Amino acid sequence: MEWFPLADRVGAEVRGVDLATVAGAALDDLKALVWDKGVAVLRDQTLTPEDHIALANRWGGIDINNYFPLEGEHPEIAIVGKTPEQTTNIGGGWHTDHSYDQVPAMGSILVARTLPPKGGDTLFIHMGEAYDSLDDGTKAEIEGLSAFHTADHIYSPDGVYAQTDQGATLRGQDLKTGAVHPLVVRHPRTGRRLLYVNPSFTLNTVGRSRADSLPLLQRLWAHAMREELQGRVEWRDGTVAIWDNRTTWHYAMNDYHGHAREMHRITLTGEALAA
Ligand SMILES: O=C(O)CCC(=O)C(=O)O
Ligand SMILES: [Fe+2]
Repeated sequence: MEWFPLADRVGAEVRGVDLATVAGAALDDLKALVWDKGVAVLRDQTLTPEDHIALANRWGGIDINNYFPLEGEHPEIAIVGKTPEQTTNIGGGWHTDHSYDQVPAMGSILVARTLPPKGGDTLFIHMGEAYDSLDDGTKAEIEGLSAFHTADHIYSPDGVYAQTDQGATLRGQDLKTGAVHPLVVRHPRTGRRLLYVNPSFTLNTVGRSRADSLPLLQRLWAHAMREELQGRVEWRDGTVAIWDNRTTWHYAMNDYHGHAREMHRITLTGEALAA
């Protein structure tokens, strides 16, 4: 396996790995790279849906997403799609997937199936770099704090997506979610400290109302969103991205109206997070 930086502070472009067969020590190297750099981009892959599922099982297991439409014959695969007629996309705001779960998913393996002629990139931020670059005063201020995460305001019948043209295809609108995680978690595998709050699913710090929490949360989010921490995945046919939800945030650009984009996502099982 060879790899090159995707951007200065996040991500890796990987060469010399065939995801349809990677296993053993080569798979361990790839996992370690994803945990460390946050996202690995692999080109010219030829994963069938069965290969995609087998890879996720070799990686460590699958969490079925409760909200996205599932691929008909393969319920392990969620469809992240936008038709030429739709105006809203999935994931078009900075977030980390599944932070509203008690045991949040480790990450995802996203396979490009239909791409627009241009646009539709996915942006990533490294949350270890975001934490490290906080000033000492802010690090002291957030030490020991926890935050509440939920997806209910996003997916419920009166939530964000229900008001849009993605609403009709989403599932799970009656589910109730909620989890408390430290603001700063230690990566379960690398031990690195990571800022673990995100603008989509984090509502408040524990012990404070939403209104009282927002000044601090918005300061942390604005800090993390700085362009120098970002990397960009430009999709091509055959591109697969594997990301770590603890190490990164991501953002799906919605700049290809009038064109279809369809991705196959398998969500990888994670572990409980601690400070
Ligand atoms: O479509 C993408 O590039 C990513 C969408 C997203 O947020 C996700 O699949 O978790
Ligand atoms: Fe996402």
